[in-house]
Amino acid sequence: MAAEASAPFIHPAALCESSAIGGGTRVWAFAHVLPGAQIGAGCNICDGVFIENDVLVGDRVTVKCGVQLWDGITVEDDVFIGPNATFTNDPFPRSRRPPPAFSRTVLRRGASIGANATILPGIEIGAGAMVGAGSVVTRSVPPNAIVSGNPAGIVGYADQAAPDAPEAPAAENEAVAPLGVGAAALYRLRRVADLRGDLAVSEFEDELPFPPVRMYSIFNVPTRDVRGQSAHLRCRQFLIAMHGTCRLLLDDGSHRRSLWLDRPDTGIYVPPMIWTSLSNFSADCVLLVLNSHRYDAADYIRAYGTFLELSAPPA
Ligand code: T46
Repeated sequence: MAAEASAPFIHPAALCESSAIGGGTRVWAFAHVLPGAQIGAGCNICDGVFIENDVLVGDRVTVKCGVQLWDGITVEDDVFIGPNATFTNDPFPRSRRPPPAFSRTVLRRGASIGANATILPGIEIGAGAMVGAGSVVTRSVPPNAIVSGNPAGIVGYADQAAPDAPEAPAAENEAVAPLGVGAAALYRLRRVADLRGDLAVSEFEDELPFPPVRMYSIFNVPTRDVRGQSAHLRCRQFLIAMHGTCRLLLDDGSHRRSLWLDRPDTGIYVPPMIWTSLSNFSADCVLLVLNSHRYDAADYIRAYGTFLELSAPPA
């Protein structure tokens, strides 16, 4: 970009003590940047921002008025920080007694922090996540999650549906419906209802996308906890909420979709290389997961950045 190739603009009323400011970055009036801070190209550092020494800011970052970035904060490319958002770096602050080391806070690529939100120390805000205005964030936020409230909880995901993805997960009469995220699909199990109640059935060999060799269940999950947050290299999975509800995020690196699991007669097929995240568990939720492979810790991708790299189409 031409603007980024140019010199930074430092407003005459700014106090910019750092020389590590990228091309095209604008530092506006009454901003104070300490000598150790590093700021990338094409950023907008608005009036009245304070940036300490041990701070790394990537490219194309917007920091609105009245924000302080303290020692220990890393802001990756394309992050937006709304006006008066507050960061902290000491979990137990006492006057004139700094901690031995400040907690690290990382805002991953493309995240947005709403106006006046408060981010507690040592937290990672995942890539593409969105923090609602005025939220108090007490735990790390998964990639692409939308959180709000005090304490902030997941209220949705920044979905990015495939253009040809069906609007609703599936029509009631469809046995298998694609979800528009890789080869992930929704399966309606065969249901047999009579006066004694309902029965849902699936023949492993004929009606499931793979013959399972392992099962596990997840239950007693505190509502605010998030599970999964991983993708598999080989293992295929089939998820059924046998009781209660939870929210599943599916992400193939290009398209995302979140849906509620809330029926014991419906399963979600998750092929390899689909990032999954499970949140918003009801207290009574029992999630059953069938697997195509035995447990293997080496089969997991647990860092979203690595997942995006591995799932990117070859250049
Ligand atoms: C997934 C989501 C939906 C085992 O020893 N055997 C197993 O089969 C499993 C699944 C886990 N473990 C051990 C490994 C860990 O020490 O149980 C512990 C908790 O596992 P994890 O942190 O992976 O749990 P979740 O809920 O984050 O993820 C699990 C599955 O591992 C994962 O494949 O997609 O549920």
